[in-house]
Amino acid sequence: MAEIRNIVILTGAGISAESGIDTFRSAGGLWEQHRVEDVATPEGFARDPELVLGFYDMRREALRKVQPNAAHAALARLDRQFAGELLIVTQNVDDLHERAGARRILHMHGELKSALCISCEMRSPWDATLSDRPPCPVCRAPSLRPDVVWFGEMPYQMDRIYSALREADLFVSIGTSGAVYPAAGFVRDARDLGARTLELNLERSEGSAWFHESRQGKAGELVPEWVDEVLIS
Ligand code: BV8
Repeated sequence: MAEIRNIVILTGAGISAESGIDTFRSAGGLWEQHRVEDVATPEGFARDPELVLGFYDMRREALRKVQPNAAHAALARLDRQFAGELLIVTQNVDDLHERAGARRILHMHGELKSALCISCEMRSPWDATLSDRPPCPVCRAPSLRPDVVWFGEMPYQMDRIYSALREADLFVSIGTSGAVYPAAGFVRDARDLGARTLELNLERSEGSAWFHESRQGKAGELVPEWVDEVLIS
């Protein structure tokens, strides 16, 4: 196999499943407990802000009870030891990649541990609740919202993602169902740009057919194995 010098990794809810964080589309998953339209759209927030702020307060609180797993740890090891270019693009709003030690990470759908002020548009690290409408640390206005990308909103840092995809020799997708765009389209973009594409997922996903190789299994087993392969090659 040609020498790998530039890797882009896309992660989804499946990489955090073994840490005890619900995925979205699995049985009993988040989208079974809550209607997407109500809790993850700007319209839902305008209609019932308390419901939405409470939903994200619950998920932020739940972060205190979970730890990174072997898949997060393996990607952090790759980040430390891989001499080439690497970018981990995550759809996850949890902070488990960082808590495992990963540094070359980009949250394309935002972060639970950040608040965005609708008045001054400044972001502030946030570890408390938002449903009690605390003042923005910058402008003091009581207009903070979760710093996450809702359906119908533009994902973050798309330019940086597309320029990384343009340079990538290898695109790896871990723990995602390939149901949400534009993330679900990255495999085709990467492939069209000449990258080799690999999927590591519990089951076949909506995009499996687009990958050169698709391995089924738990991220906690597949990812450490794959990282060993890369670091010895
Ligand atoms: C946008 C943050 C304009 C909030 C999220 C084209 C076609 C059709 C529709 C669209 C389209 N383009 C845009 C749309 C609309 C929409 C969309 O995609 N709708 C879908 C539902 C059809 N997209 C948007 O609105 C996006 N914005 O398009 O703006 C634009 C257009 C072009 C270019 C730029 C901008 C914004 C979407 C972001 C919404 N916010 N999250 C929050 O978290 O609350 S999305 C949220 O859901 C996650 O971030 C993630 O992206 C998605 C969930 O997907 P997964 O992470 O994959 O989780 P899921 O449960 O589905 O699957 C888990 C997988 O893991 C499974 O496959 C399972 O088998 C596997 N697994 C489970 N356990 C394990 C495992 N694998 C390994 N090990 C295990 N142990």
